Amino acid sequence: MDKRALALFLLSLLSLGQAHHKETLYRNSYVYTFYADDSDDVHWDDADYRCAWNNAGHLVYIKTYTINQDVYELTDFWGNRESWIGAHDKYSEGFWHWDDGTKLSDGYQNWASGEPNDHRGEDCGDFLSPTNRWNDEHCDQNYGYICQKDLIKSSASDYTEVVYTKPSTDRSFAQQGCSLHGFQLLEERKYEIVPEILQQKHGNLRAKYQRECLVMEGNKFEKQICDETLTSACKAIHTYDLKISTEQEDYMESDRIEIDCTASGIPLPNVTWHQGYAPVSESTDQEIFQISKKGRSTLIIKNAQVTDTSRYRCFAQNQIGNDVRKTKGYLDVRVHPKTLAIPVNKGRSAGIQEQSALSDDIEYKEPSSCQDRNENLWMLPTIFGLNVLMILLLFVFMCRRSDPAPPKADNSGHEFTNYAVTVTKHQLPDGSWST
Ligand SMILES: [Ca+2]
Ligand SMILES: [Ca+2]
Repeated sequence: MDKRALALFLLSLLSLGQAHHKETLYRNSYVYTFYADDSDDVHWDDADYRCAWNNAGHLVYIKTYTINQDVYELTDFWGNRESWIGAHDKYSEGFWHWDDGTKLSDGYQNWASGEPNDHRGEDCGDFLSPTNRWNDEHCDQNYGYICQKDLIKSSASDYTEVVYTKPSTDRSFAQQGCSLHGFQLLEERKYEIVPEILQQKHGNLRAKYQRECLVMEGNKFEKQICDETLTSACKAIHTYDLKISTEQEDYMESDRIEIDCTASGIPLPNVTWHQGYAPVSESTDQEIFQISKKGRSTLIIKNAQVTDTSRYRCFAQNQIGNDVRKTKGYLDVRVHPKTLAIPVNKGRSAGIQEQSALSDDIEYKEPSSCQDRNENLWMLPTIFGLNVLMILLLFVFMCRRSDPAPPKADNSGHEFTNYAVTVTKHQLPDGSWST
């Protein structure tokens, strides 16, 4: 990322106030959450528990290369750090498995060189940024952590925040307060006791994680221990369910590309596209721009060029109190150059071939007559753009003057160059033409 783009991006984060180092990524039917605040650094056991407590699933199981890449995308921006993942050999030394019981030796692994080394009894897995490889560490180290949740098991209620209002008895005041922040008034809401199942499963941690309630007074938000006196409240939902309208990543030069990114939440999140980390313009005069409104942004590339190949990131965020949750998705857009391949045999139509690298010189096979060449040359303006059109027209004009006589060539081959088009022709023993 260039320094200016990075500076702009950091500035945009700062301008949001107290941005939490908590980042969420939606990819391929999973939602990943990265807890990167220093205050979030905990032991492995605590991290696993917190994923569940925060409705964020479990510590991530990196069972595929794709998931490893997505975890890399999620953590890379935050620099050099170690973060807990859901692998360990706590119960049997050397028997590394994901916490759902799957053996690591049965599938994808991405250990750093020489790891896991069980150095003085290391039993818990962590993800090394930015090398995106794994290490074993002492389980009682304090690190950030990465949670993973299946989107099928995810619902709006997981992201719902109840914001209590002061004074709790004045309903019209509560209504006013809720709408001021884009929240919805909850008709009757009493503070709910922590679900029994969590208390039973993690009873020993209950006291440590006693629920705090977010209480709003005008523009101020504060956290206080929840109690039964809190009865008037708003409903807010953190940004969730980010969707990108296509999974297509490969496009051809001169394609028009339109990609929607939508995200849900109360209040509706701001959604914006970035090319890399640089915000995409909202000016329709630009070749690449976005139409951004609450809850949705459409990325438009009017006339795709090879140089538009990039990772396009969609960021969505809303704010509840001081809590700004950044959620993102991404799409790697690859724009391939068009090349022209005209078959040797007369009568076959010209085809467009995909080529992995941009080339200024396009090679095509010599047609058997100038008339064929003319037909094929009419294809070229769509490929090279109008700036070449005039040159081609001149070329066609010259060809027509020489028809119907076939082009002359000596048997040893003859090569000529016409700007972007290089033609090499040889007459084969059967009389056909080839390169
Ligand atoms: Ca070990
Ligand atoms: Ca180690």
